[in-house]
Amino acid sequence: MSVAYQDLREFIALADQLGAVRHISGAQVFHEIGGVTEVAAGLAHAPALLFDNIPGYRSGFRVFTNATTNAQRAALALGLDPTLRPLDALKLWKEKRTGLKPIAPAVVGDALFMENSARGDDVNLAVFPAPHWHPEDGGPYIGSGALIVSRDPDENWVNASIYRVQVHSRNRVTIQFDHTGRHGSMIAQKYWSKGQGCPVAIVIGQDPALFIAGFEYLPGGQSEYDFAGAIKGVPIEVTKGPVTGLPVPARAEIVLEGELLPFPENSLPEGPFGEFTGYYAADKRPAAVMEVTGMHYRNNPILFGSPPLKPPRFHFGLPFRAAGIWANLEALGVSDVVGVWQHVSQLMTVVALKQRYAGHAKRAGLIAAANSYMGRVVVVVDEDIDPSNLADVMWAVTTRSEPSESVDIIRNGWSSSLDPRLSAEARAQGATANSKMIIDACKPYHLIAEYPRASALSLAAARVIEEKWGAALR
Ligand SMILES: Cc1cc2nc3c(=O)[nH]c(=O)nc-3n(C[C@H](O)[C@H](O)[C@H](O)COP(=O)(O)O)c2cc1C
Ligand SMILES: [Mn+2]
Repeated sequence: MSVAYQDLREFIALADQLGAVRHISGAQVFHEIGGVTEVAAGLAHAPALLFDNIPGYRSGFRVFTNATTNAQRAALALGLDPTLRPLDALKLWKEKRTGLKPIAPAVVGDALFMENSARGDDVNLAVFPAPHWHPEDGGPYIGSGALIVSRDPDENWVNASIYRVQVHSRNRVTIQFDHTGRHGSMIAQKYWSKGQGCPVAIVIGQDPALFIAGFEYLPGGQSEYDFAGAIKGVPIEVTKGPVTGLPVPARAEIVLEGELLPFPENSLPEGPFGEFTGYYAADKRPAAVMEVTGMHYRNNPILFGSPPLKPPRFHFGLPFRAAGIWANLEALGVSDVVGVWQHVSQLMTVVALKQRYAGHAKRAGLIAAANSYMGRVVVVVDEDIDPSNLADVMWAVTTRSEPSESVDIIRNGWSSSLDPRLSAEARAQGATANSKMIIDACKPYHLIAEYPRASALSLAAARVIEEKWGAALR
């Protein structure tokens, strides 16, 4: 199966055909584009937004946000049927993802991003409408969903993942590499430790499959280009960036090339920046500086933006990391998992399963807790509960769990310095772990047979009714 779009523009056109894109004229880069994006992302259908006629910028220099913020467009980006119910779409993605075979990118001759190109003193980032997304952001961010491309100098593989990029001047930006365990940062360190700058290409306005790949936790050595090619069923077309020689998607909207100067010898104060927790995680802090020596863009470029916003608003309307946890549970032999979902922008994970033995639910809960980045709440529910429906999940918590018996607390779990609950001292010491509550909201295994029967329709029966009578209700 291959995906029905070749690049961001074609994805926008497909979403537009579904009636999912709002065209906005005249919004300002200073807090207005960000504000409209946040309000729209909070609506039930979380529409995608294409901003044009941005005051102070050339007409046609556009900003696109909320690309994949609902389940329909997240499915569309994966090449799945956008009419699927969200949990069915995530299940299909979990299955597809498990069987994916990497497809290496194909080198092509022509790069659309070379329609406009400037080098050296002619580089001027001020032509792009980079938004100030949140009220207290430290500056404009040209990269909020941008792909950072670099090459491992020892092993030669190419990494391409998402990091935020702040604009500081005509030709200088910072890249936020705070998580030292991630590939982007690890590769840069290899150059810096030899006193060299790290060649980098920043891709703004990439194929949505690359946006999804750039967010995945892939093992070192596996290129996100290959993963995105596998999502699409065809290779990502790349050309050599004329400045760095790095492979760059030929159909990208905007490409910045240059060197990320050795850090911490070179730095600029970066941030603050609103985070996906709904808070600012830190004040201004030193970040690595990139000197942009090449700037290329398509005619009428589209600046792709994906600012982190207060939960439940999230970059992806399908919780992709829940698909990873689901696959992990299966890989470890936990049977009868019927669904995994994440709420509150990944901060709460729910596993639904059909219990086969005492301890089954706890086994799943422990694995999910171990794999829940920053999450504080893990809930395990029975198979009749839709894990994607928070009201259903809370019904299970309030009618099947007994707080004095059903809650376990795991200490020192996987979190990060973005956690708003950390003290300044703990953060400074790198003590960023958090505790995680596992709520077993399943019927106690030994009481299943005698548990009061639910009076509501089963999920299957509700579906039959929806199929027959849904139109009359809408
Ligand atoms: C929209 C968006 C913005 C992100 N911004 C950052 C960031 O600024 N810094 C960071 O460390 N991770 C950020 N991430 C998370 C990384 O992209 C993610 O952890 C990725 O797996 C890292 O890949 P890598 O290990 O190949 O570099 C962001 C993710 C998304 C979807
Ligand atoms: Mn990677």
